[in-house]
Amino acid sequence: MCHIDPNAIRTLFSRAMSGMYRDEVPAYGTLLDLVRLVNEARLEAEPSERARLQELGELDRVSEERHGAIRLGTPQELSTMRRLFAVMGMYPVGYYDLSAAGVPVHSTAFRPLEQSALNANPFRVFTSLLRLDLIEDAELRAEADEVLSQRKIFTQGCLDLIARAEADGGLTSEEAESFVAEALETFRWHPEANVEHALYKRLHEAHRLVADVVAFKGPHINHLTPRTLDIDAVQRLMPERGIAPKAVIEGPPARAVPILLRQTSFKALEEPVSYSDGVTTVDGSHTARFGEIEQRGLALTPKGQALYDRLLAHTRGLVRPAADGSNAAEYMETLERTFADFPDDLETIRTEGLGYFRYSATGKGSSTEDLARDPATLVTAGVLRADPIIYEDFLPISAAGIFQSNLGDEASQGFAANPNRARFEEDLGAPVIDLHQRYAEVEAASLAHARAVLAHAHA
Ligand code: OOG
Ligand code: NI
Repeated sequence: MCHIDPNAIRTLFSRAMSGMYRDEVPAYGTLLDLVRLVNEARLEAEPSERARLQELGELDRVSEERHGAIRLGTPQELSTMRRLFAVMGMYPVGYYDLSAAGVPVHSTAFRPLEQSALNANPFRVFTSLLRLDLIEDAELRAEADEVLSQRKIFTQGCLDLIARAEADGGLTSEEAESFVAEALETFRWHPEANVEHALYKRLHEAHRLVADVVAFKGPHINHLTPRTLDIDAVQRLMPERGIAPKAVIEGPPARAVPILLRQTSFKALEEPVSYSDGVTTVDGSHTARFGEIEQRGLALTPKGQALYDRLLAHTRGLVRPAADGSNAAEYMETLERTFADFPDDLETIRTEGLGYFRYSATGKGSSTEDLARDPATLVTAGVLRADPIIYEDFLPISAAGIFQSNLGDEASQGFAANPNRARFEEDLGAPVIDLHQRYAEVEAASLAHARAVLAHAHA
């Protein structure tokens, strides 16, 4: 039997999701059009950047690129979701604790691992699990538990095809098409709530996020995020298209060398929802779904990440971005000033060991002595080139900012930081992959390959 490449299933799925979300949330379509325009203008203005991306095989993925996010209610949902994503070549990378930021969830991101898979289609899903253990009201906790234990978020057809893929080691293209159609059902928006209005209100009072998870029939995709090559331009142009972005861009400031991830979002839509107790129906509303854009840059080593974390903490110690945007300019200025301490040229970043790089042989003549030289020397000699490895993951403080901006100001409710990775992995049914280790492996593999090419030239 002939199996279809999991990368192709992921592409089918990511396109189907994008189409569905465009129908459900028209502003997402507007945002996609704007991002495409800005990206094209950027590549036109910088032909060398276009050529570089093309050469690295990264050009095609840029316009395809998006991530989404969902919030799950139970360990069973999380472990089945892990199996569902595995069918499409997506695996859990990283553990993010958001309790410290006042959001009662912990999360991972399902994404492709290999560079070839990322280049084929980098679609990823930030996946959170609700932590009812952080909700104080024991009675409400029990009611929420009961509602969640009854709901079925996967269609039987989806479950059958996951089992088929596991048993057969893959899906045929026909099976893949029905898998994508069945899987899509899980991520769809349901305008009929799963609870009565009174319970919705109590869940909402405990925390808006608790209502978003417990009161609905499934984990509706709450945003899809295209990747832009110039986030400042998109942020500036959004209001012209009738979209009001959040006040500040999360993450590092604008720099000559983009690092990690910068993100901004626009506020959740207020959507009509009907609440029913089986006899009477109450019309109400719920805000959950929003739009976001991101710009991705260099992946940082633990040393670079520690510097980033320290500079961000320092900035936020001086100015905390207010939700109403009143100190946005002051925050961005302080951020830029503080980040002057983070080297902003590739050479320094590389030689100080702050970022991860992909090495390749330039084809320039080398000597047999070069085989024993360190990569920095070989790059200086022009024998190797080093290109930044793009950060494929997320940032917990930024994620918290995205959550907060869409939950409303009243939701910045405090919990003590309370990470529980062991529990998360138990619920997931697998360990999460360490993200720094992944980048280190990609870098090491590129260097080994480049050295083999040099050695071959002297064989
Ligand atoms: C997820 C928020 C995090 C990001 O891009 O950092 C996120 C959510 O609101 O469910 O998507
Ligand atoms: Ni996001």
